[in-house]
Amino acid sequence: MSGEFRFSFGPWNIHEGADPFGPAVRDSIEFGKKLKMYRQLGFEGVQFHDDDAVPGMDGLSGEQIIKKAKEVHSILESEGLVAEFVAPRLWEDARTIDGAYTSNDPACREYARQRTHRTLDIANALDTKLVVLWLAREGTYLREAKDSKVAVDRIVEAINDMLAYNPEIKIAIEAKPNEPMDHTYIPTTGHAIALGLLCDDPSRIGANIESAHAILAGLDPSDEMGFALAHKKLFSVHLNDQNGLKFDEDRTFGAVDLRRAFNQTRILDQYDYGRGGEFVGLDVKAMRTQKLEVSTKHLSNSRTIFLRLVELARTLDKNKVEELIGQRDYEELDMLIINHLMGK
Ligand code: 3MF
Ligand code: MG
Repeated sequence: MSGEFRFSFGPWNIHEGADPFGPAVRDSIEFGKKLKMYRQLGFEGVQFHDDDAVPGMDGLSGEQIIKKAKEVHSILESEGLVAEFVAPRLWEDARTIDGAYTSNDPACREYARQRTHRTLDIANALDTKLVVLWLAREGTYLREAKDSKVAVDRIVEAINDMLAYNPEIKIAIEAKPNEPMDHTYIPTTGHAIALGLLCDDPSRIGANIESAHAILAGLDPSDEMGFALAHKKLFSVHLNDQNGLKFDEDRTFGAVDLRRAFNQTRILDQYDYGRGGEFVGLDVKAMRTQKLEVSTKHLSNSRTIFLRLVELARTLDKNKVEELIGQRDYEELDMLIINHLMGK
């Protein structure tokens, strides 16, 4: 069964445990060592920020960046790994303080454009056609600080520029309603897909749905997935879990709400997610309390939970479900699902 899904995560998912209120609590694991862990943990796809692949890229020439990215590609090959996607990290540089593509400062917008071109060069060197856009700071702390109509126009312009720069890439927008911003311009999957329709080639724009981001928007992640699947726009997922409306917790998939996780695996499995080459991506963080030697359990546990839930989705008595739907006996359907999740 496990052979039917390919799993991925990003190197940032093995991390030092710093949070906004305290420093790192675990030693850093160097990038090459992290790559060695992928296969051992049951993963074959690597998700990249551009500077995960080429650290310090803003200080390097275009050629130097491509050379470094090609070196990383060779390491991936020797480890039996593939790059799933590359994402421009447009939220740390001083020029992205007020947003990147939506910054009010034209010089900052130009930085974002140039940086994104380098991201696409890196994707090309790593041999992936997928680019993820988490539009981290494309929003406001203050409603009056930006014009929301102009902001959307500017994001469209930036995406069109990407589509033209490399006619082969596809873009998966990772919607998130808040954090670090008060409000973002592309908070949900519906916004992401609608934004794609404004772009020059909507067929190349889709979504990367993160469970926690949907929950932060007050939505059910499996319904967000259903919406994207109906539009044939589910290019990737960032599975994790989230305990209510607070900071983005990136908990182990299924650890907070098993039933909500069950419904995500159920819809993915039902509509053959993965058959077009899509990865089951995770975006999970180890708790800060976790010691270094055991700081990758959140990854292997998320994968195990996903596979067990797929098994439960497949063994659910579908005839019984249909019968109860026919009778409109949703109380009994509720009990059927709960019994099934409890192994009864
Ligand atoms: C933020 C996120 C990001 C994105 C990543 C890839 C750091 O809430 O989920 O993780 O997933 O930047 O685009
Ligand atoms: Mg994510």
